[in-house]
Amino acid sequence: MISTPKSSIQITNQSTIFYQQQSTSNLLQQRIPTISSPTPVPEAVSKHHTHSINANQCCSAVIQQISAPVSTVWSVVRRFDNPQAYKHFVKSCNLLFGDGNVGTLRQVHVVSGLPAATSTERLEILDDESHVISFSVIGGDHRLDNYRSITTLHPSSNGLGTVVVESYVVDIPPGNSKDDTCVFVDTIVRCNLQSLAQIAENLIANDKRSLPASPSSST
Ligand code: A8S
Repeated sequence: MISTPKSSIQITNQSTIFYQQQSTSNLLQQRIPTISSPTPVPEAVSKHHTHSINANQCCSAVIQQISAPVSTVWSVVRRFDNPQAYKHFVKSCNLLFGDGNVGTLRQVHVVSGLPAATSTERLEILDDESHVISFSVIGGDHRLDNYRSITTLHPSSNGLGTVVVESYVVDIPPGNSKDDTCVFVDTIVRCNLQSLAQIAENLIANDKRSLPASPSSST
């Protein structure tokens, strides 16, 4: 049986994020940006996942392996105007300002059943070369004040897939604990990244199916 590696995130007191990867025979512990990457990750990218936070804030990160190339995953992730392509909690999205570059503002309407209705979000970073995207929540009708996330894509060690790292910082809502907040947000982010994996892997499968048949096999 082939088992997928189990991973977990550990946050130290200094809010430095470590990544643990459990493989069949060994347990690796490394700082996130060096995981599963055949080449050293630039300092500029590793810095993105090291957050300094206030006493009323918490941070965490989610990692997702995807069996599709970085370019395919990036084509979905970089569309700040179209989060509903992979975020199932987003019912609709419209741009309030901008055209998808840094500074663009979007208004997101979320599906019912969540303690939220809308969120106003600003695109903070869009780096097509390093595959880094970041947005912050600047308003709306929800409980995640000062939410900011950063998502980076890395080629996986076999060179075929992608490792997505998404970390965030958010204020702990009054009446909630740090743990409650992280469990809530981690769940949303994990769902988003699992859905992203599905969509990117489907794009690859469809691409393969639509390749023209070779001349010898056509009748
Ligand atoms: C994202 C990540 C998050 C989105 C949260 C955490 C949110 O859109 C939802 C529920 C809330 O309570 C807050 O990448 C908010 O979108 C689904 C409306 C911000």
